[in-house]
Amino acid sequence: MPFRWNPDLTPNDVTPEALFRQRRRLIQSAAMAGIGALLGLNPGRVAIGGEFMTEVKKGVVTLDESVTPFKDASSYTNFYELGSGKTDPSTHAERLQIAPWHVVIDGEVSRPVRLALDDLLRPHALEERVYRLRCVEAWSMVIPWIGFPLGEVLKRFEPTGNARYVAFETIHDPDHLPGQAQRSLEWPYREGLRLDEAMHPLTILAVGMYGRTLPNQNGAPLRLVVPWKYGFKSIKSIVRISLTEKQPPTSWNRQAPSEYGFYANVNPNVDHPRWDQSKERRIGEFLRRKTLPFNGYEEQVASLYHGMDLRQFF
Ligand SMILES: Nc1nc2c(c(=O)[nH]1)N[C@H]1C(S)=C(S)[C@@H](COP(=O)(O)O)O[C@H]1N2
Ligand SMILES: [Mo]
Repeated sequence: MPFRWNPDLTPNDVTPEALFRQRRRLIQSAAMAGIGALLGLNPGRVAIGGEFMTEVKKGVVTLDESVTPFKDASSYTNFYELGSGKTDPSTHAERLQIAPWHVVIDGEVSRPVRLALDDLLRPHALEERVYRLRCVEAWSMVIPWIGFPLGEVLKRFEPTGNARYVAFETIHDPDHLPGQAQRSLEWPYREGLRLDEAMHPLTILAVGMYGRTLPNQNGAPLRLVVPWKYGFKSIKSIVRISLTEKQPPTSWNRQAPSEYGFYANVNPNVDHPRWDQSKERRIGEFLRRKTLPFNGYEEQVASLYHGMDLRQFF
């Protein structure tokens, strides 16, 4: 089974980086209960991480930069459904109900479906990829994701000749999600990509990070990761993927169109109206780093935007 959520595993009090390095040995040599005992985990505390994932192949993309500590990546998060403060999502993580989980794939596809998560994932080989993620708020992280190319899923359900964009939607569950009781954003959270961006091999659907299934606050059980775009494009807890002919509306663009564009490519030369975008604070570091065009993925993705004015299409 490629995916399972285990609310009892609590990596909260172990050192995650060390865990991450030992993971390959551990998953080979111990069963779940064995791992728990080995690490002295205390079942029954607030779950912030999922189950260790097996059968994950080494990805084709990695980075020579140190990985952000799991503790930071899972506690300093943006997930407005669980609150607008950085630690709200980890505090309220258990409010997100992720089982059972279904995903609808519809719109301009020959084979529209509604699938249980396991059935969506079954044919796809999971791999680990270390990517930079840069928030539009000028902080960044380096995260080892577990996932597979979004393009594989899209191909499986056969986009029609009319498909030009892909629209994504997050779960809408105002009875459980405290942020959705407020109008901090128009719910459900929506994002979108042009079809060629969605088909690009760097664009992945992630189901895990740091060797485990995703913590709820990081977008369990299924999220997008588009490493050359600002973090808000990487929509969490996806329930619907629709192929469309027209450019779909997106949450942050609707909220503040002058501040957040549809494309949202990381661009040190286009400042946010309220702050400079040429530098970023890598979480855990003191000095700010220079922000790289397309977040460092220029060589791989710049050709997608050939001939476009990236100041107009920000
Ligand atoms: N559904 C949903 N997805 C979301 C958000 C959100 O509020 N709701 N925040 C976005 C923003 S602004 C960022 S920076 C990234 C953060 O991902 P991380 O918390 O896993 O680092 O998630 C994005 N995906
Ligand atoms: Mo963000």
